[in-house]
Amino acid sequence: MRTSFFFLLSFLAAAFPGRAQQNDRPNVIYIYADDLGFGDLGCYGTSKLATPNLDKLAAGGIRFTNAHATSGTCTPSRFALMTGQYPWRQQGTGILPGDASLIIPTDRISLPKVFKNAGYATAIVGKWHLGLGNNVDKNWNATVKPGPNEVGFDYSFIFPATADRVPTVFMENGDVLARDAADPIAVNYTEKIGNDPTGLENPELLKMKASPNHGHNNTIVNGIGRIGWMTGGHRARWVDEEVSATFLVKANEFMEQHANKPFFLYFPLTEPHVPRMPATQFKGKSGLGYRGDAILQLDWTVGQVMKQLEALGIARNTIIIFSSDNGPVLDDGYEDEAVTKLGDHKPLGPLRGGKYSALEGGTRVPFILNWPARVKPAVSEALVCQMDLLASFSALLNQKVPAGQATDSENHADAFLGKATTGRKVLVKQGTKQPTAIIAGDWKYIRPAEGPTVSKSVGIETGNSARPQLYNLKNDLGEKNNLAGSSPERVKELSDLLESITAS
Ligand code: NG6
Ligand code: CA
Repeated sequence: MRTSFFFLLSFLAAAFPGRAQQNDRPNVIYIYADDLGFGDLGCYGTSKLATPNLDKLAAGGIRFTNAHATSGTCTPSRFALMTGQYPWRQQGTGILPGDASLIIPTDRISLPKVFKNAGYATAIVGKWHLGLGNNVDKNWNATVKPGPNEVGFDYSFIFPATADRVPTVFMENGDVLARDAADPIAVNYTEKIGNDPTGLENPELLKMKASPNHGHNNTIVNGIGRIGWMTGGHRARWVDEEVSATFLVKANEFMEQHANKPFFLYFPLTEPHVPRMPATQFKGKSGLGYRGDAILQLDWTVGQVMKQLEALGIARNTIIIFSSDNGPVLDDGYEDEAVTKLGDHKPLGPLRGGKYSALEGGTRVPFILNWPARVKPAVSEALVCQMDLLASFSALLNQKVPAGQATDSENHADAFLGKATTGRKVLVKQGTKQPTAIIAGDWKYIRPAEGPTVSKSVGIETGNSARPQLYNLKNDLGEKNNLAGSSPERVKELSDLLESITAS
């Protein structure tokens, strides 16, 4: 009798390996899109792009409508996600060149370290863009560190910066993949090096033209002009059409290898950032140009992750979080038909602004959390920020955040898991440089800022205005009606609050 009982138990464990994992130690996968807008997914309102996998993820989980990145660009939003600190508290957290040194302190708590300290296996597969090594001048032909492995990831498979910046190579645990000692890599962001053709000198070699006035005309890799110059490493240079599938293979491998122990996988994808050059199977599929096709590829990739979890028997006890690092942009440097084929699709949904902007379109992003075992489907209006994941997972995993560290990260585990309908009271945001905006309850204030009201090259409203701006986001999510003139007390209150947070 006893024997058969144990036989049954071991049979069940073998048949359902995921069940062996404890419910309070779920796997966590954070999928981070690059420049995906609040209105780019079916579940966030578009009927012009089919995103069935993300729609399914949202339908089975919590779809947040008031979730934010800290910033309107990539590097600072990712800095906040990793460190639990507002990026503007540290110098040099703006968009980094491809040769930048690491900007995440290695001696402080980080999001992956929270998981690592709790006994999880941790990995990053995807776009890094937080710098590598201790210096700008570095040897790409040897292991480059510190990098993601020193920030808390046991395993890293990354590209260093953005898809439009050199070096256009994959790196595994600090080593460039397919490195070749006979063809050493050098990178420069101040002047041309070597004899590789550039977009400026050899436009006839381009398969996708750079937009005028944007740059993107330095070294040509795979028929696409990049930002920055590189020589050597010809064997190591990626083919853009293969980037997404390569990341997916590495992510799938990591999940498979760790199916029987809790893992944290940070999976920052490149879609739909420029240059948009999706795999052949997606080219032309959306009818909206390569930007739309890249979003279809993104959705498909998420579907493949979900399938892998099912196949491994760990779907029920895996939390998938999906979000974007900043809002949408159409022309970000290449003539890829994102503008001309947009039609009626609205990447911003109801919002104003876009990438780089202090308006909501810069930082309010899709955010979905799915955990079949524990979280009931819902739509949440709680104010949450990606920066809060550090403190929230620390609380969920009984980890202490060291005193004086990650001080801007707030524990909103209850909001993230749908047990509370409210989250933060206040959030400070930035378009590009300074923290200029603050949300407090239903209200949003943008302090007066110099600079153009529209960024001409990308065609996006920046949020800059010589006058203070005050919006009631509950009635006016599109920030059309500036109430600053009629509510001077509220302007003062929010402006004082913004000053006190940024001064502390
Ligand atoms: C900008 C680039 C843009 C994009 C962005 C970074 C120009 C004119 N524009 O400087 O193409 O690369 O940086 O995007 O060079 S992010 O999503 O990684 O922040
Ligand atoms: Ca981005």
